[in-house]
Amino acid sequence: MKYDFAAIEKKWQKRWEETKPYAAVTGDKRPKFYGLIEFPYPSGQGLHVGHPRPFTAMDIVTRKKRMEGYNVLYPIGFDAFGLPTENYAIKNHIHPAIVTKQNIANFTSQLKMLGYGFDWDRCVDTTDPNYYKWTQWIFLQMFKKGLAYKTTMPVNWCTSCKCVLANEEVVNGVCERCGSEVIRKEKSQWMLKITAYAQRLLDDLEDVDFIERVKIQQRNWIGRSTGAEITFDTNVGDRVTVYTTRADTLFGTTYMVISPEHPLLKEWQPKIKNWDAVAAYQEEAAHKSDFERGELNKEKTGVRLEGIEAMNPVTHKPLPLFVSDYVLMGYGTGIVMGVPGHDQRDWEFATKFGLPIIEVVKGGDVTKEAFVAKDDSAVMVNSGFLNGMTVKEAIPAMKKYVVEQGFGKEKVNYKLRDWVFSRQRYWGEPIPLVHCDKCGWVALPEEQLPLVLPQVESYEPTDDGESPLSKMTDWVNTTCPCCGGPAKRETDTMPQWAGSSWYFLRYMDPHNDKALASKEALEYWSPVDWYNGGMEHTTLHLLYSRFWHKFLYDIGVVPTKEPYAKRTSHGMILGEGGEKMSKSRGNVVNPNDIVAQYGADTMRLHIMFIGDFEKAVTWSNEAVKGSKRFLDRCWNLMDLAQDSDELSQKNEALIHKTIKKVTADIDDLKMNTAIAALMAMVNEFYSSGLTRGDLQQLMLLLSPFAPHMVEEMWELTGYAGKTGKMAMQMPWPAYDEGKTVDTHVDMAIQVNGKLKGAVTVPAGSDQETVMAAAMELDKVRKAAEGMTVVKTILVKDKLMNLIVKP
Ligand code: ANZ
Ligand code: ZN
Repeated sequence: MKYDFAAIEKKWQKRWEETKPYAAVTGDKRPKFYGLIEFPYPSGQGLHVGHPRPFTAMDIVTRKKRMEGYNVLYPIGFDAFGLPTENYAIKNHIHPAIVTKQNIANFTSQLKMLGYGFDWDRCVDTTDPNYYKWTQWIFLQMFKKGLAYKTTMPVNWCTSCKCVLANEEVVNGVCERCGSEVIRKEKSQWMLKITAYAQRLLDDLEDVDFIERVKIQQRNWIGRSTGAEITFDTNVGDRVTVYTTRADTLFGTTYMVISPEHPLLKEWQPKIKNWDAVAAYQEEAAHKSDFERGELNKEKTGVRLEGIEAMNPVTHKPLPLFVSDYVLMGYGTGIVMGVPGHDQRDWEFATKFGLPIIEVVKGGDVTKEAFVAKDDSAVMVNSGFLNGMTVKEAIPAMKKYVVEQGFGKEKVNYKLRDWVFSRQRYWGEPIPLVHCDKCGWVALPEEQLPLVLPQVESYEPTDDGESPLSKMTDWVNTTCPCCGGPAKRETDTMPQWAGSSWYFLRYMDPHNDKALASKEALEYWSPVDWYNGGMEHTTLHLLYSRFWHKFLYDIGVVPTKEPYAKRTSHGMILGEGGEKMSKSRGNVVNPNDIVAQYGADTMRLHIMFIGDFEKAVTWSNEAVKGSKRFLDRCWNLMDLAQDSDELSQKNEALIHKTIKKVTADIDDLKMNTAIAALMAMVNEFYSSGLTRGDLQQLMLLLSPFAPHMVEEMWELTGYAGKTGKMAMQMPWPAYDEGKTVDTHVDMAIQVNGKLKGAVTVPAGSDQETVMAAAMELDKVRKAAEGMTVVKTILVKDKLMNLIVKP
């Protein structure tokens, strides 16, 4: 019988649709396992070959968990708000809600085609008002706790999307989405105070099982540093404060730099003699990204503030003040003390502007470049009371000094910035606030949620950067929930990251209309046991959702501090030729084509076989055939298997070993080596025969990888009838450690280094036993006839070499 994958897959998908073997049961007595993958953005292009990699891996993990007796939750949904849909809608004059529906329908059929064990009854869609009601509700709780605030600030503005971007959405100075120039613009924005959680987001990484590179990236992004704030007097009355991690270098400070956006500049305008030059410089800086501004080895620019001078509090020497864009407004105090001897950017700046460079840490030649000591055992010079101390000693000594003298204090800083939460776009969750001239910003009463996105005429953002909602005066004008007077609705919408910040909670109880999820469901399913997702989300979604979860924990909504117990990450799938898949390169692989040609089971198996899960791999259409061939071979074993349900004696050790290997490999996401072990087992079955009992074990082990084919085989070999169960409902095969060791081994026999044959002997046999077996071989006997054995070399369980002489 031929392996008719198309008919088989159709049959079983229909069966699963009807019998729902993947339904998760809240409150069930079995231990729970919640496996999560990042829900897809339903783009118009449909599923691409990158999606099945994480989806299949977690599908295998959760299928095995089910067989191990767990009550498994493996959900799916759609993260459907966002720009691409909106842009498509604008171009084609279709409402984004309609585009979204079509795209979700397409994705759904593709995901079903791949046979994933999702609990489809729990599917969520972030654009569904029943869903975003709770996104809005969480936002309101944050607003009420003072974690959402509106402020005017310089923001990243994409010149093409006409939209504000979060720092994380600006990559190398350009818009992450469209690649266009990003400039700085002053805008009033809703912000979420993620910085209030910086320390906890850092500390609690200790309690979770995230792969190390995820932890490192999050730590770096949070960027905790400990230093001091030091205050300097100026000749114009105001005092200026800097943040430094190197208080020890205060004696080496020869100038100061203020950020172009610093509000003090405006105050000083009447006192700055060259104001025009300063203003022109400010304008120039507005067109650069933080990334460009912070780069090393880039020509430093700046303007001296004529008429203004500060004073070094320890040397009492005057310090010129400059405005320069290498100092960012968003970090520390927006002012730095220039220490050109020991900071490379300061050195470049001082060299360009002819400022004195003083060595205060011994070890380099500061006339050539800044000396940045590799460890803190370097010694201080030219530094008064610090002389002779190591850097390690001098930092706290100077901190203590500035505190005692009253011009400084210890300070912890974080690189993490508050989260810009407004978007001037249509296709997002409306922000449920109104502004009243009397009462200020007022929350909508909860019973008015969801605040539904109204229909508009056009979705284009306005040229002044306001959301299209701002043109809907009927909707905008409303009454104040607080005083009943006239008020206006907020017209900005939430960023794409909003809906995904809590979706994993909704899966626990997706149809609840009283709460985001019931207490019972939250208690039962929390936390997510295993979350796999892309490295590109480490400092975005993964951090944002940890923040929201901690907030929900604080207000008593969720039972755990952390949302995810474990986090792993997969590598990318590159197109043929090793390049990123893209439409322009024409190397995009569509899973539909692979499935049509070889079947979903081959697609699943292959995507797991092609390489180490955490590394990037190159797709090859040719290589898929190898995976198909393997499934054909598995299928054809049905014709070879002897009519016995027992394990065969000769395959027993191999089967126990393979169970052990596949079990451990799935837990480690080493699906490729698990498949290799199954392939080796199948090869052995072909060379030495098998029983139906042997085949049964193969079917169970293969079931998470190729579920459709296995169910069909399970039925055809009679096990479905015998057990009344599908293979996927059987217990996961157990192995006996004692039986995983080979009882017999094959050893090569050589005479004078030439291979003469092989013998099968008990494992661990001594020389005498192997010799006896070797002498049974004709070739060995002939070669040794009439000769004297002068030496015997035995490599245990592998080889014996007889050195003979006449
Ligand atoms: C003097 C100094 C001497 C510094 C030295 C460094 C080396 P981390 O460790 O990343 O927290 N800095 C402070 N605020 C800044 C801003 N708004 N824009 C650009 N640079 C700023 O970095 C802290 C150091 O970065 C601070 O310590 C300050 O330079 C600079 F040998 O002060 B340092
Ligand atoms: Zn009011």
